[in-house]
Amino acid sequence: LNVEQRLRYGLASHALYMVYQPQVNDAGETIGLEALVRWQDEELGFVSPAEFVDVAEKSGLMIPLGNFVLDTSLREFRQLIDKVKQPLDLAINISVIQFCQPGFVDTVLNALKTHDVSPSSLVLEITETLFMGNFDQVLQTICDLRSHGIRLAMDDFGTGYSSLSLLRQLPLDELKIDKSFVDGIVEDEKAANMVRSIVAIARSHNMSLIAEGVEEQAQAQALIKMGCLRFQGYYFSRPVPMADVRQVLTDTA
Ligand code: G
Ligand code: G
Ligand code: MN
Ligand code: NA
Repeated sequence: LNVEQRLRYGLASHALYMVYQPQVNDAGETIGLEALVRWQDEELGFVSPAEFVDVAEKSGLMIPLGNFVLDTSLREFRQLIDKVKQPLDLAINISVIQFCQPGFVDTVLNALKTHDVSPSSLVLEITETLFMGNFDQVLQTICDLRSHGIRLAMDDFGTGYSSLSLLRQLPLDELKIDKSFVDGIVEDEKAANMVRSIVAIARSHNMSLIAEGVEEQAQAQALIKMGCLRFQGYYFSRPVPMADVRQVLTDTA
């Protein structure tokens, strides 16, 4: 079975959908949601986005897939914020293919306008693979997005190609501490020291911080001690469909 053909069909036949993982502060309140795409194919079954995003990037399907993600998550987010009072951010993962596509900023602004969502609620998650592209173009797009109040987060920080000198030159708003560092934070002194370093980098660059993949209370406690006060992970909630997010909001309120 050809994943690319199935994905093309899936995009046209509504086989893809979004789930949302709460982002929680040190008081246990949900302050944001990360949108994550899912695909349940009739023949292939459940396919991980780690696999099909890669296929999409290599087959010209990343732009339609990215547009589906932007449109669906902003529409569902709009429906949520109509019903709840607390302020929430929406974080959306952006592929380097989307980010470097001419007109990307307008695509995002149009999607925000269509769904009447404020740019100041939106965080775009980019990865270190972006640094392999044209630096001036990447910088221009980041500045353009930020001039509209959209925030930028560096996802999976510490696992990729970024150098501290590149980080220094790019105006980003948030660092996401990768799960691989959180995994060892309680028992592995090296992982703990990595987290301490990342906290120091975020502070010196005036960036906010969030830790990913928090699965245990002890990890959250260790993170708080080190100065990281925002978390995402199974300990707080798995990614859930938007219909279930309100229940999570009440549980964590
Ligand atoms: O949700 P999960 O942990 O299975 O995601 C696996 C990978 O797929 C992660 O690297 C995640 O960032 C990526 N991913 C999930 N949803 C999206 C999406 O909507 N767009 C892009 N570009 N990547 C996504
Ligand atoms: O690359 P990115 O950070 O966007 O991917 C996030 C991925 O991590 C999602 O696929 C999500 O399902 C997964 N995830 C989120 N929290 C946890 C967790 O606590 N444990 C594990 N194993 N995976 C998680
Ligand atoms: Mn992410
Ligand atoms: Na990540």
